[in-house]
Amino acid sequence: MASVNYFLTEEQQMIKELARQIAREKIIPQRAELDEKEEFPWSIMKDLAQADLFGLFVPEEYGGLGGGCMDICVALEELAYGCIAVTTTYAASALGSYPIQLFGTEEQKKKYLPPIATGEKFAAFGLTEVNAGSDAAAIQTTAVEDGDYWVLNGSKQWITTGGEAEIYTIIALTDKHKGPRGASAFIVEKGDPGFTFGKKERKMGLRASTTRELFFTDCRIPKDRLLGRRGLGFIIAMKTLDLARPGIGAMGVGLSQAALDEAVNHARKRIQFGAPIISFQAIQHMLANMATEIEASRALVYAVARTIDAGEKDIQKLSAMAKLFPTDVAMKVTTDAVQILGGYGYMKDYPVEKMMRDAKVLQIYEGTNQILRNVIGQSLNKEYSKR
Ligand code: COS
Repeated sequence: MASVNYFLTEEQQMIKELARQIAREKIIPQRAELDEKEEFPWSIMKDLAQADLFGLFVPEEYGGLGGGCMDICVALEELAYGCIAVTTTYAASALGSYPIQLFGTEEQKKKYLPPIATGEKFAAFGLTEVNAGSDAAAIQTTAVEDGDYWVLNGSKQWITTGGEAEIYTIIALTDKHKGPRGASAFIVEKGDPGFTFGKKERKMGLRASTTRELFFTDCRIPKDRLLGRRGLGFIIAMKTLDLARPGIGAMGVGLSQAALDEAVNHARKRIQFGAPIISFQAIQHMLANMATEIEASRALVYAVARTIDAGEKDIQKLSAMAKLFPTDVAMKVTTDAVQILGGYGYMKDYPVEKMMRDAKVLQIYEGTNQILRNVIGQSLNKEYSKR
C-alpha cells in the first residue's frame, strides 16, 4: 500500500533510520520504567550523543553537523514515536542553544556550542515565571549592571532539564519600565554563584523529563554573558520559539503515529461479537480520521520546515501553525487510541495511556495552542491590512 512520498534527501533518510533504530531499540524498551520512576534518561542521552544526534542542531563550524529544520524535525518525529519525555529532553538542549546560535558573539558560540553539539552538556531555556507564562513580557526576574558583572535576581518556573543542564539561556529585565523592550538575554552556567534549583516537579506526563524551578539570588555573571544587545531579550525569546515550534509539531506527529499503530494492531486482533473490531464501521471511521489527520500534520510540519530551510525569515505564523495543528491532533489521536483499546487502553500494561498523558503537554508548552491561535490571527490581520 502506497504511503506519501515526502522526497527526503539521502541524509534525511539516514537520520530517520538512525533515530528510528534508537527509538525501537533503546527508548521503547525503557519508556514505561522511566515514566514510572520519573527517571532522567541518562543512558539514552548517551546513545543519542554517540549517534551524533545532538550535533544535528549545531552548525558545523561549532562542532555540529549543521542540520536544517527539516533534518531536526525528521529526527524528532522518529524519537517521539518512542517517547516524548525522552525526546523533550533532547529537544530542550536545542531550544536552550538557539539564543546562542541566533544572537551569540563568535566567542560565545565557540565556548558554548561545541559541548552542546557532542551532548557532553545540555542546554536549557528559561523564560517562564510564576506570573509570566503566556504573558511572557510580564517577567520579573531582573539583571542589574554592577561593574564588570550582571547581577540576576528572581526565579524561573517549569524549566525543562533544569538541574541537569549546564548551560542556561535566561531572559531577565534590564529596564523594568520598558515592557518587552526592557528584557535582555543572558547565558548562565550551572555553578555560577547565587544560581540554585528547586525540587523536581511531579507531572501528569512527560515524567522522564525533569522540570525544575531556577533561583537567582544575587547571581553574579560576567558582563560578556549578555546575548545580543541590552533590550533584545524578548525578541530573542520569540525568535527562539519560532525556530523551535515546528519541532514540537514533529513530536506530535511521531507520538500520534505510535498511538495509531497501537490502535490498528489492537483493532485487528480484538474479537467482539465474533469479529475483529476493525471490521466495525465505528472503529474504522475513528482510525480513518486518525490516519488522515496524522498525514496532514506531517505534511504541514515538513512544508514549514522546508520553508524555513529555504531561508524564509518571517516565520512566526507558519511555525505557530506547525505546532498548533499536529499537537491538537496528537491529543485527539492518543485519546481515540485509548478509546479503541477500551479497558486495555486504560491500563498501564499498554502504552497508550502514557501516550495520552504525555500528549497533553504538547498543547501547553512552547506557547499554549490558544496563544498560537492569537499569533496566527494577529498575523492574518497584519497580512490582510497590507493587501
Ligand atoms: N519575532 C520577532 N519579534 C516579535 C515576535 C516574533 N515572533 N513576536 C513578537 N515580537 C515583537 C513584536 O513585534 C513587538 O515589537 P515592537 O515592540 O517593536 O512592536 C514586541 O515583540 C512585543 O510583541 P507583542 O506586543 O506581540 O507582545 P505581547 O506581550 O502581546 O506577547 C505573545 C505576544 C503572546 C505572542 C507572546 O507573549 C508569546 O508568544 N507568549 C507565549 C510564550 C511562550 O511560548 N512560552 C513558553 C515558554 S518556553 S516552554
